[in-house]
Amino acid sequence: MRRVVLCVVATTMMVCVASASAAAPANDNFADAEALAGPAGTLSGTTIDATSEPEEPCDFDVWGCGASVWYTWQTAATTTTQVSFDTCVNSYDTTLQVFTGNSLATLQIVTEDDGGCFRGSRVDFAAAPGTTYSIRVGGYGTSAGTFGLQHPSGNTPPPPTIDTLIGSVEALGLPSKLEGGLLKKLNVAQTKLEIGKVVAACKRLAAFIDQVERQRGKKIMDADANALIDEARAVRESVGC
Ligand SMILES: [Ca+2]
Ligand SMILES: [Ca+2]
Repeated sequence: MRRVVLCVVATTMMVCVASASAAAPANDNFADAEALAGPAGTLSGTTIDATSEPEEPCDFDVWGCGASVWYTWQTAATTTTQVSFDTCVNSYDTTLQVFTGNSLATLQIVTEDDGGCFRGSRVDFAAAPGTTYSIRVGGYGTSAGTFGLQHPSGNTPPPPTIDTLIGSVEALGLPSKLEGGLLKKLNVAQTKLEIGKVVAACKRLAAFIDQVERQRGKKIMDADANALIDEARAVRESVGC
């Protein structure tokens, strides 16, 4: 079986994890699109073992509608600015599409391309501030492979708040007793913050992290626990814990 080696470069070390190719990329589905924030650059992606969703708007009578992965992006500019995305370097035979809209069923095409740079693709469009664009990378026909996606600088989203953390907990559909316990800690933290008691708020946030950690792999799936803890740590940082 072909295996994919994923490497994460940390500040002081490189960690490589081998995973079976049967796993679809994390951004296979529209709902799991990877946000492109921060400086312009080129990232490595793959559509190997990716799928095409039933409602996917592949308006490609000629190009086909095979494996795809998704990204979201907002311009970092404060005025409407012409931008470009491409898969011109280190890419299989890709297609690129840009949409607006919040769900597969309501997507509106902005622009699309197949062979703007030989087998790679290139799109240019006028990006409006505050608009989230969905970027679909797919293959010509049913082809799949790895690609380099060049993207412009993206708007960095604001840091999470206790309110967004509450929304993240509620979205998980946890058992009511566990959800109630977690939300109570966050609500108390919010109240403490509002009256300027930062230390007390930090303690409640730490207790929240502890409770999530205790339920990791039990009533909270590993990935969900990681996401909640990361978000809670970011909240702690932003309030000055
Ligand atoms: Ca897909
Ligand atoms: Ca192409």
